[in-house]
Amino acid sequence: MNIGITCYPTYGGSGAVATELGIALARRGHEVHFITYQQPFRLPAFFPRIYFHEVDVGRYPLFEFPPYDLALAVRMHEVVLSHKLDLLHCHYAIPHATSAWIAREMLRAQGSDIKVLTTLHGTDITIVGQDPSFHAITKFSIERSDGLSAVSSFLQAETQSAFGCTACRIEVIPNFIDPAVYDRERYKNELPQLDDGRKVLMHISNFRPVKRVRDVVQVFAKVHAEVPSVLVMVGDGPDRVDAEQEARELGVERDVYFLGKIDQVAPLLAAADLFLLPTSRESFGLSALEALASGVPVVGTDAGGLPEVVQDGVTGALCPVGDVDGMAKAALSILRDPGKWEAMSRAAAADARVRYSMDAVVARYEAFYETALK
Ligand code: GMT
Repeated sequence: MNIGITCYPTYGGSGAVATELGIALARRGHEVHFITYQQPFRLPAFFPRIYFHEVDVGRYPLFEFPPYDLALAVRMHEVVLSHKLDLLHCHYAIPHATSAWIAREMLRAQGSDIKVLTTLHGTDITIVGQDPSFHAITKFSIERSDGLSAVSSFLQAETQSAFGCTACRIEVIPNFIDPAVYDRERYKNELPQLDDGRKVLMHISNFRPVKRVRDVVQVFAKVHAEVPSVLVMVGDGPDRVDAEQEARELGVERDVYFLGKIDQVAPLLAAADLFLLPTSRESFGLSALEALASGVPVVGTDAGGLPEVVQDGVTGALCPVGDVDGMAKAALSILRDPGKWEAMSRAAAADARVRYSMDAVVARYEAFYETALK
């Protein structure tokens, strides 16, 4: 198939998933065209059968807000025609599914056609899509898609209730990992380990309010008071300053490392003992899955779709949102008991491979495309 993929190319789970999917599809012989405003962050500079088409928004003094959605629709229309695409796969509804709908209308006016498939990732439904400024267009765009998928059952149900589209067929196709990449053993001898036996707690996110990064630091401070440990914070975003301040206020700043944005997190995860994700709402939690696949138990919240990914008591521990004491207690009980940690680490790596292995999930996307094309 000739497949167009549009996603947010900068940091974020949806861009990571879209890119890994594109690479996997190209490996399986499909031709993949990324149509975005920037080279996706996990995309290698060159990869056979993968093409990158930059969307240039242009600048004109009249436009206080350059119309990216329109420039994207025009680029989609052009790439579909010039590369004979079979379908456009939009990751994150806003504005990608809307631009794809416009492109499809333009094509139809010329007697041509294209299938539009949309994968819902999270805040496109739970936050942005429910904002009154975007609700109607989100509903319209997802209802006009030829195929819809959501990354978790939680997000499927949330979409149906928030947009009243109980008749919409939304397939649940979860996120996935490449087991060869998220492999603790692979990086064992590559990483400088802490030479004093301190435990490594890790958090990876875009540091937005929904991630509750102050809770991450608070949980860590409680663990740190009992068990020698460090906290590694990967990523960046608006609440990074808050997390730094929390670390200073709690007097743990010398043991909290802020690494900023890092593209390839697998080597880091392989050095972690515990992953923290005290999110207030998460449709899936790709970083948690990447941690599990790396044999890192996850301590987080029972919010949104996270309980679908993390098996409470088996591959990690889940507590109510804001229950810092509960999460710290759970973290300590795992870290202090080597037998328990080992069992959880093994279960996490195995479960990620059984339920979220790349080959099986990518095959489901191929079937999703084939159904739409029929
Ligand atoms: O909404 C975000 O935080 C960004 C979004 C994205 O586009 O990266 O993340 C969402 O999609 C990820 C990939 O499917 C999921 O793993 C995240 O759980 C989801 N974020 C939220 O639901 C908050």
